[in-house]
Amino acid sequence: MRAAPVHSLTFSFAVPGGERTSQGWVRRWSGCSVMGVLNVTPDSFSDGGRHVLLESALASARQMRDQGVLMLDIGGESTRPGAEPVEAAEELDRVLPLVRALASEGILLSVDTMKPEVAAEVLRAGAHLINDVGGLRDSAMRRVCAEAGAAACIMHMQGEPRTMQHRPEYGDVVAEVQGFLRTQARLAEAEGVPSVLLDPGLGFGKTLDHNLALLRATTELSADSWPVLVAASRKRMIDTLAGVPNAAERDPGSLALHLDAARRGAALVRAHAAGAHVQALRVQAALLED
Ligand code: HH2
Repeated sequence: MRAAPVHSLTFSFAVPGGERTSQGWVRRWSGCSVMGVLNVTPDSFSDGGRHVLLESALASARQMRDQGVLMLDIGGESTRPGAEPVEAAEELDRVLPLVRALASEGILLSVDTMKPEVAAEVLRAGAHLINDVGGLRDSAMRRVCAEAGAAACIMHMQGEPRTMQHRPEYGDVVAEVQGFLRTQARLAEAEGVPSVLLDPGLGFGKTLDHNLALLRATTELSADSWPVLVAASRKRMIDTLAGVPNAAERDPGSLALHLDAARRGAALVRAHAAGAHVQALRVQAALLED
């Protein structure tokens, strides 16, 4: 019997499902789990702003929790290619009510933000993890996570969302992305961030070939001690590969990419169709453990 690998994240404060240890509160899981996407961005490419209303966002959050996701990822600023940034106050207006409402509902809460001032507020309001598509390059972001004792997701991006898809270029995309993620992880840990997740950042300053090379390298990227998050859900690469212009119709392609990433060692996948992913990953896990 081949047991599924066990992954963990450490926090300096109590978290849902966490175990108190001498290092802090440790949340462990085995195999590949799901981070459910909860966007509260009117311009979000993938759900057409369906979650703008707090009530519907809360209902989606509870449904994903009951379906068995490990954590929710709440986002108030779209980072799709070409997206314009929003002010911190506007981003907070979108995400804070959700964080406050969900803080006591027994689910790990990640907030997808690049702004240290937004991160500080949501962590005070009960969020547990900061998902920074800026890869913790901003020292203020590392400081906010360290001071709060929160875990962080470090994502690789070449350029910035407005322009990143113009002409992405790499010598060796896997080596460059892995080098960046390792450097940022060590820096964050040295500055007191209790634990990090690493994400190659599919579509963030990457062509289809770059994305495919990174997906095929999930085993290599997962070989270090940090858990790896793969986030292919509804991304444009699925349109390029299978001709699906409408993002909301890309869940079958998302599942195919994520199941493959799980087989190659990903600890977490970020998914819009969270329930379908939990089901598919559980079935696949049974096949892998023989
Ligand atoms: N992709 C998006 C947003 N956040 N976070 C991580 N760690 N990795 C990703 O690849 C990633 C992310 C973009 O997708 P989505 O949330 O669907 O769209 P939008 O930014 O328009 O809300």
